[in-house]
Amino acid sequence: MSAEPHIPAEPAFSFAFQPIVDTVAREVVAWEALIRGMWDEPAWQVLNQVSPLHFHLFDQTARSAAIALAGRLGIDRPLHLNFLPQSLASYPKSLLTTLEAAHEAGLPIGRIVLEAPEAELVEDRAHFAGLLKEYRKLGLRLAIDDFGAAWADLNILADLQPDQIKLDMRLIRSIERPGTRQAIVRAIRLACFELNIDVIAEGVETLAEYTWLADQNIRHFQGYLFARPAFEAFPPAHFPQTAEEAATSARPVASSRPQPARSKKRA
Ligand SMILES: [Ca+2]
Repeated sequence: MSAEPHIPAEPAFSFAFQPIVDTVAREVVAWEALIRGMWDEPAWQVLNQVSPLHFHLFDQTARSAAIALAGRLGIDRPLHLNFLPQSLASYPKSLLTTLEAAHEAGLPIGRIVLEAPEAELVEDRAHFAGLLKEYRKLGLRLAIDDFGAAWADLNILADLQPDQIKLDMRLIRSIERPGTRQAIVRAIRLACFELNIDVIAEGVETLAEYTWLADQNIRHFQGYLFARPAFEAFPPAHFPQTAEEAATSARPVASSRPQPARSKKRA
């Protein structure tokens, strides 16, 4: 008698979406899908229920589900999906299911951005880059997530040539206070500028953090200051103004000719 194939039990899950905004154009430029429980329970409650043995399979299943939900909600911007690089090493074809899900949802491949955490990209980057190469030729984009949480390793930028990096919130928190983190963020931004890599500052919560980062010519942001994640919905974004932006927008628009004085006489 042959044994029944083992089907891993999966926790029930859904997603919240949080915008990535361009504060210069003042628009939402992408959405990140964040895993949640069926009743908006936090991510860790879901992930704790996944057996480590099946984590990579779950990673793949979750990506397809996020795409399907975003499609049902009528997404019309790029979709950022969290991605474990090791799942590609374990199942080299795991991204095919992601592409199939995108096709079914009517989402062009060029609008899928995989977010791979810096800390998970320690070993065998060349192998990972090789596995990803064909998918990237098809238009799939790569972001290095939580950049700066591990080593802020600039070599990763050359090795993987990501389209984007997301500055980790541990670098961002109270970044307006002078210190070494300011120097690190400036160096990362400069390297990314030279390499044509977009910088997204994530976890931005205060106007002071935003103001300092905007002064470094960073224009892509994610964080509570702009919008909290919304369960199974695309929430509206809020665009705060730095003191300088507020002063510019409050200045009256110069008129080339004086306004005609209104006649006090009634006709
Ligand atoms: Ca992420």
